[in-house]
Amino acid sequence: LAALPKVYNIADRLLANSQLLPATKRAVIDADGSYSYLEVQDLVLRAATALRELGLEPEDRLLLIIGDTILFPTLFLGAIRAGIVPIPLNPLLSEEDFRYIIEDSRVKAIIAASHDTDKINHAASTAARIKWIEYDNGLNGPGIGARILAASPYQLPVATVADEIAFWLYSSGSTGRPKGVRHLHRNVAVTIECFAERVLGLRSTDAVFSAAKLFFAYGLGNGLTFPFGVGASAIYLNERPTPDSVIDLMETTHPTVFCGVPTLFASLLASPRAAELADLGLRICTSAGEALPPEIGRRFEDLTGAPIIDGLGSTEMLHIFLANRPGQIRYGSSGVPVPGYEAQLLDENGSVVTLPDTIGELVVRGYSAADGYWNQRDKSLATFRGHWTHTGDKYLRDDDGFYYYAGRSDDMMKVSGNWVSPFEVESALIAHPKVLEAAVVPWKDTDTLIKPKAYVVLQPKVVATTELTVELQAFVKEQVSPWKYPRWIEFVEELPKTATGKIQRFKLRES
Ligand code: 3SK
Repeated sequence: LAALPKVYNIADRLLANSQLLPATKRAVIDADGSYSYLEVQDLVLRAATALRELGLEPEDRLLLIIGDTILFPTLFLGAIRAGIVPIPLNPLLSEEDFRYIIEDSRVKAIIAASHDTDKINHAASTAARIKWIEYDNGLNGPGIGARILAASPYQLPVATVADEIAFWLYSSGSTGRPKGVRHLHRNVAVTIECFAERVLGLRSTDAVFSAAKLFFAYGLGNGLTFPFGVGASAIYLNERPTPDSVIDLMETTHPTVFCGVPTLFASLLASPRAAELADLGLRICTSAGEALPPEIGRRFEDLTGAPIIDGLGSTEMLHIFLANRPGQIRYGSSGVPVPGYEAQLLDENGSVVTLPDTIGELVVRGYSAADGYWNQRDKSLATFRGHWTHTGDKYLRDDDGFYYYAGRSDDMMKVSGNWVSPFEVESALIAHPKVLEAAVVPWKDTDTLIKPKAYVVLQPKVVATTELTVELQAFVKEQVSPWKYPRWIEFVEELPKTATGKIQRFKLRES
């Protein structure tokens, strides 16, 4: 890994390309226009001044509850440049989640999208430490945009060091309350070098469109730190990514790199406009958030000519640390460790699993690991153990060293003394042509013994019947060991999911 100087500010590193790239090179393309690297640098420096003028000091924390527009890199990098610690959040969180995070993070100030005024004002009403709330009405509107444009772009830089906290992300996780994950300036540089450059081969001629939003670790890398890190263009979609909004934007902006999640790739393929994806000039795609069904990967590549690099990352590791490689893709697998990372599987006693095709808990070692969770000592100790980060994911590794997802550790269940991975049963169900999505959870039978139960979303127009239940159970039994088949199947309209598309099985277990 490239050595970093001690005094280091990741915002300066990401803006270093401004002076080197031609003035015509677009750094950001959003719904209202496009901005060159020099223009973005100017905005970031003004934002740094504006935030200091608003009374924030280095190391103060600032919540950013804004969409994917030019204001995101402006404020995120402006805060970091001024030594202030930004905490981007999903604007769609509930008032209750905002209240919890505002208290937990002890932020001094909030910048939020203007349509969320009531929700944010209520959530912040009991927080004594908040100095101010500003609203985002766009760069050229009143509110934070006007303050940025009025501020000076000249300010003495704050001397931060590579190993101090640059920003936090809140991990929604598949269970429990969100946790504040504290990342260092250094961690961003590691993910750019290891994943963006060495796996994706990202370069300044690329234009990256991430349908995954910037508030989320996956989207933050794809849509901000990676393109800025190599001097590429970043394309932003502020609305919900649907097949129509994604295809429309691709047709007008021509990205070479597209970053999505499996549900979106599946809905793009199912869209009546799927054929339009064939001629868009995509070079490569990435998928994360949950395991990509192999059929989806193959069909998307056949259609577009662009491979999907499926990988596994986490908010704790900042970005992807297991990934397929262009030219060596195995759809259905999360690939192999990204250069700069090491992975191991641990058995129930904490010993390293050496046998191929044997399930263990995945642990990973790499320099982008977070500094820890805020105010959660026990959880930090359990997750960040020396150099190794415990992922809570079950994986197996084949003879060739490729890793295959086997479910979340806390979702595993024991049936008749045997471990059952919900993911294996779900994959068997999803292979049935009438099934769109499935989630499997432990359920007690009349003897209070644990057995698998499935929640199934059917393909459009398929009718749920008792015969279909029997058909699906038989279908699963053909593919997996007999004790694993779902004893009950409940047909539902949709499954509970996190903002990043992970199934929240705990909600189904509690239902
Ligand atoms: O879910 C993932 O695989 C992921 C990837 C990159 C960054 C963050 C996350 C959670």
